[in-house]
Formats: sequence, structure tokens, C-alpha cells
Amino acid sequence: MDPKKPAEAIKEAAGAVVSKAASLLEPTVPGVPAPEPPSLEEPTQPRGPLPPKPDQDGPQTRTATGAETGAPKTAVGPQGAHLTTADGLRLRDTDHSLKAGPRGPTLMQDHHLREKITHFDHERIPERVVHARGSAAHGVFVGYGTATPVCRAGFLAEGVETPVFVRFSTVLGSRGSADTVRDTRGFATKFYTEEGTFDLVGNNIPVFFIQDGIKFPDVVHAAKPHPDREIPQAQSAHDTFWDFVSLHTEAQHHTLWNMSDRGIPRSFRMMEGFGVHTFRLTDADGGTSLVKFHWKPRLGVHSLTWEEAQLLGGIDPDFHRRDLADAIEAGARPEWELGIQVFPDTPAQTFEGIDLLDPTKIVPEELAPVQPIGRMTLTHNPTNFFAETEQVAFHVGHLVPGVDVTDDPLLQARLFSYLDTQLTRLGGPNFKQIPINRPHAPVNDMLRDGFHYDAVPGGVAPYRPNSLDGGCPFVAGADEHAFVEAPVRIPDSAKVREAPASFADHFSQARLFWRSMSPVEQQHIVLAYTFELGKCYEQAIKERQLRALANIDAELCDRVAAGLGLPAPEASEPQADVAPSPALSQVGGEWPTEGRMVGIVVDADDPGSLEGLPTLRSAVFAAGGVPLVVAGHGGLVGDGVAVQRTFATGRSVELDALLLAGAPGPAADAIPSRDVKAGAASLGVDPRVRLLVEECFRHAKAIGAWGPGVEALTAGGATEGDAGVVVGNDGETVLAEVMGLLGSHRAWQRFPA
Ligand code: HDE
Repeated sequence: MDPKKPAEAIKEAAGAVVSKAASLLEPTVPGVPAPEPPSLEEPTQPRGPLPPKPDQDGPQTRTATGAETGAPKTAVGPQGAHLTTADGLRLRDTDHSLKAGPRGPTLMQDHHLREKITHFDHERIPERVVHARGSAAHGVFVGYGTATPVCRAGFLAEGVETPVFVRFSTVLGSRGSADTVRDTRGFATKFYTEEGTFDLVGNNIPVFFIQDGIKFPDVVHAAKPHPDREIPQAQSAHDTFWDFVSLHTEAQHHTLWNMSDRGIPRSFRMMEGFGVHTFRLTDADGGTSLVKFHWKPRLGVHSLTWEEAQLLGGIDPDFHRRDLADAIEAGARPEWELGIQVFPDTPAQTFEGIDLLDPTKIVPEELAPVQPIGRMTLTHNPTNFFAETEQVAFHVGHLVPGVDVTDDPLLQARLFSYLDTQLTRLGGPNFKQIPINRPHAPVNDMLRDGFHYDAVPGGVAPYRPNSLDGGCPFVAGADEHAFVEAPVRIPDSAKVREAPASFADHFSQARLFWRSMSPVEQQHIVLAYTFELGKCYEQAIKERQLRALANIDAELCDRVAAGLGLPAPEASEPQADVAPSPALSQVGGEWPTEGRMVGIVVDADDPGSLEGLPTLRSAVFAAGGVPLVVAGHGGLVGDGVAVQRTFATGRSVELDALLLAGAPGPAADAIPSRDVKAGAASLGVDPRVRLLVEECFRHAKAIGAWGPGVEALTAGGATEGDAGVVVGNDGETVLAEVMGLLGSHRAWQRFPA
């Protein structure tokens, strides 16, 4: 690390660059569907396409070989005011096919019909075999320069700004699956650096199920839906998954993370990211270090409760996708610091006895602190999902000078897979010429032809050596930004299919993770195992998994066994006395609350409830939150304040905190046969409001009430004095306290011990 400059000063400078890079947007509640409001009647005056929304951005307009074109980004979208064929021929009619008379057969010569249908028939491409469900955003990375002593990569130098595109994903589900399932999340970042594209293709969990890439098809086949009935979708609560992980016990550490709250993140914005493998960095003099990459979210690491996750699967399967896009649209730009744990590059490639080539192991931050090296801010939503989020192609082999791979056998297999998979998914070898994948560095690759080749190479000699093209392209030296593999010495060895002895420890770090959790997090883990194993049909699989749990921790095993109604087995391996790593717990800190959803329940018929509502909304924005006004009917309330959710459309699980400004009686649609949430007939407060309070309370969210709102609070079973419940004289005072409580994410004391 560079000792010359105080880290805070560097971070501040980086922050200034980011704010400059991102244009300021007016705070807004989510749901602005178009750049300008549509007219009620169908428009008839020809006009060009509308511009993208202010929160959207697209790939830079580069040529297929990386040159800046200077063209506006709209140049790659539809042009002109009139409907045309794909060849630009203007069309007079797209509603009727060309027929032999109004009742006659359709004519083969109708090119427009055939082109329109043919293109439609081929709109779908194969989804990713894993990580099919994802969402992405554009942003900027600014290097602090603190990595320069260990890494020569230009994009890590102080103040260097690099455009990035980040895609978050679940692993198991299909493209249309729910966001909030219990699963690992992908966290893949494309840095468009001037030295070539660098991809950091990581996850939100720092370890992996397997130690050798050859097992990847096995773990994925086991975790995907059963091949006979193709169920269940997007989840691990089924026999084949637990069959595999209970037999292949190196998967136990990752599985434990999945069963923890990390498996159900509150938001992509509130996830850590990890490179998982150890990488090798090279400094300007060729010196090397081993490192692990970490993304640390500014908002902290937070999770849903399991009940929230399940409800959201039905109520808003797009919860994470919506949250990311809404936050960026609202100006709450997600931010992470990139950090590294640095280890000496010794021949053993271990640190404090931990094998750095084993991707089922972490190095606790207490042993090797994460040192910040730059900051990433996501500033814009993609303009088009397919063009960008679907077609982006990451690859762990996309490296830049200064960043190299290690011999981690999982990483080695990935180096093959990511090129290969795109051949099927993106239809040939030229996917790097798709706009979102185009490098921002000049490309002269001698790769030629194939499906969808966009570049138009001049010359006649795509080979080396040549004299016909003047010898071009030339190879570069290390001093001319060439990538030079670190000349790592390979120990004298024989060809074997075998793992090092150190890879045989499958339980000590799982135990370390379990022991690092707070009691409430341990409780969530026990419940998750009990739920998932409870969904398995085969008794033997449950028993086998309990044996693995016994080797992790006897108490964990006992508690899960009790829930399953099975005897807890004894450990079959000696248990290491591992020290906990407090950095692994998500509980106990204070974090910023930007972009948090604050519901404000009002009584549209009670002026007292609506008093000061505009000021309160502004105060929520000013505190960094996003206010959602919830009322008995849509449209406007009070002095023209827009309603975002009605009692019928709103649900507690969308909210991070709840403010009760009124105690509305049953609205006109509070009829169980119309809205199941209305439940049994109730007196006083609308039953949906009662449910809102009950659920927010059960999920340990901050709740505030004042004036008539106190009656709604009581109707939902909460009272002043309960943990995380604020009662005050006016909305703004209550809001201030509620936002303070939100800083710790939940009122943790409310969970049963
Ligand atoms: Fe991947 N993985 N993976 N993976 N992976 C893919 O590439 C693969 C692994 C990760 O948003 C695929 O373009 C193998 C570890 C992310 O587009 C595929 C092995 C980690 C994404 C593939 C692994 C990851 C992928 C599917 C074992 C965390 C989504 C489509 C050797 C460090 C990237 C694609 C995106 C995607 C193969 C293991 C993360 C098939 C063979 C470990 C975040 O190539």
C-alpha cells in the first residue's frame, strides 16, 4: 500500500470524481415509465424515437475494434420517424399481410410479413446455463492508487476513471425465476480499461462448492431442477442437491453460507462481492503478490428474512431487479469499495496455514485486513435489457497487465469454460464485437470471419510474420502495456488426477463461519437447514447431511436434527478449535440508509392524517430514503400528493420501514373475495393496514407512528416501547428516529432469542 497519501484524502478525491461523472437527478419515487408522459390518444404526427430516460445509459459507441466513433449513443438505436424494414425501406402498413383480395390467401411475396415473423421466431437465444437470471448497471470505477506498490495495472492508479458494467445474478434459476430465492448471487464486473477489458467474475459468497472445476457439471446438475419433472425451480431445497453436498463434503462450507442470511440478500446494493480464487498481482518491477479481491458495499451487507423472501417470490419476483433500477433512477447510486487481501507469493502458496489455492477456504479479515484500492459507483441503468444485460459476456480470462491467475484448479477450468459457453449462447466466436462487449482499447487481433463479424479489416495479411501488411500487427513489450504471464515456477511433479492433501479439510472453516455468527444469525441458519432438508423426500439424505453437520458443530447438528425429528449423530472427525471471525457477521453495525423504502400510511379521508404530508415526503428524500405513500385508493390525496401503493397493491415486504400517519378504516375494496389480504371482516382499521403493521413488526422493521397513526400501530399488535417502534408528536421527529433505527437494518432484539 502507498504510505505517502492518507487513505481518506484519496477516497475523498475519488468521491469527487464520481460525483462529477454522474449527473444529478431530481429525487423521484420509482415508476416513471417513459421519458415523457404518453398522450391518451394514439399519436399521429411522425416524430423520431424518444430519448432514453435520464437514469439510462448504453455501451459507448465504439467500433467493433474498440475505436471511439464520437457518435451519440442514440445512433445505435432505431432512427427516423417512420417504420421501415430492416433495410430501411419505409412501410405503409404493418397491420395486414399482403393477400390476394381481402379474403384471399397470403402472398409469398410479402417480404415485410416474412421478415417480421422470421425475426420474431429467432428472438430468443439460449439462456446462460448458470446465472441465467440477472440484472445489470453501468458505472464508473476510480482507482485510489493504493494498489500501485503491488500491481502495475493502469486502472488501479490514483484517480484513473474506468467505465464499468456490472451484472448481478442468481445461479440456479431460469431467466424468468424469482429474484429472492435462497441461492448464491453472481457479482460480475467488466472494467473497460485502456489496457484491455478486465473482468472480475465473482460471487457474493467468498467460497465455492467444489475445489476442482471438473466437478462443476456435477454440482450444477445436482442443484438444478430434477430431470424427470423439472422441479423445483431456482432452489436447493430438494433431494438431488442435498444428495450431492452430503456426499461431496467439500461443498459443506459454501452450503452453510447459502443457508445463512447471505443466501437471501436484501438488495444487490447490499451484498459483498468476492473474487473467490486467489489471484496473482505483478508490480512495475515484476514482483508478485497473491491476493483475494473483495467488494465492500457502502450500505453494508443486509438480508431479507426467509418469510420476506418467500412472500416476495410471489408478490414481486423482480424485487432485486426493481430495487437496483429504482435506486439508480432515484439517484441513490450503489457504491462499493474494491479491496484486496495481500499475501506473500511463497512457493507453498499458503497463508497462516490456509491453502490459497483451495477455493473452499477464506482467509479471515482479522488475519489479513482488506485494503481498499478503489471505488465503484453504479450511475445508470441499461437502455436495453437484451442488448446489454443479456448479451454481456464475462470471462475470468479477461486480464490486464498486472493481474494474473493462479493454479487454483477451479479457476483453471473456468478459464476454458467462459469462452466456450458463449459460442452456443451468443451464436459464434465474434461476441466480443457486440456493443456491450467491445473493448475500449484498440483491437488488432488477427481473428477473422465467422458468424456476425462486424469489423471490416483492411489489408491482406492476418498472420505473423508478414511483410505484405508492413509487418503489422506487432507484438509489444512489457513496457508497452503487453500482458506478460508471471513466470511462476512449477514444482517438479508427475501428471496425476489428485488433490493436494490440504484440500481434504472440509469442515474447519464451516465451523469457523458458524461460530462467527450472532445468535439470531445462527437461528436463521438452523431454520434454513431444517426447511431445506424438510423438503427432501429421502430419509437417508437427511441423515447423511446430519452427519456432515455433526462434523461442523454439534449444536448446529442437534438443533437441525430436532427440527427434522431425527437423532443427532456424533461427529466422525475431530473438530478443530477455530477462532471466530467477527467480520463475517452482518449484525451489530450502523450503515447509511440511502435508497431505503419508507412506506407512509395515510387516511385519505382524515385531514389530520394528511397534514404535512408533502413536507414529510421531502424529509424522507432528504434523509436518503424513498417515500411510498400508501392509501385506501390510488390517484391523489390531500393537496395533490400522489399515492404509490393502495392497500390492495402494497405489501410490507417492499418496505424497509413503516410510518403510520393515520388509521384508515376499511377501504371500499377491503373484501376478502377481492383481496385475500383483507382476511376476515374487521372493525376499525383496514385489515390490510393491520397486516402491514403485523408483518413489519414480525420482520423486525422500524415502525413509527404519530397522531391518528397510533391507533393503526395498536391494531397491528405493536406498542410504544417495543424495540424499533417510535411514537412521537409529529412525522418529522418520528422519521428522524426511524431512519436512525434503519441504520442497523432491523430491530434485531425483536427476533425471538
Ligand atoms: Fe461461473 N460460469 N463457472 N463461476 N459464473 C458462468 O458463463 C463455470 C464459478 C460466475 O453475469 C457461465 O457466460 C465453471 C465460480 C458468474 O454473465 C459458464 C465453473 C464463480 C457468472 C460458467 C464456474 C463463478 C458465471 C455461464 C467451475 C465465482 C455470471 C454463462 C470451474 C467466483 C456472469 C457464462 C454473468 C457464469 C462456468 C465456477 C461466477 C458456463 C465451469 C467459482 C458471476 O461459463
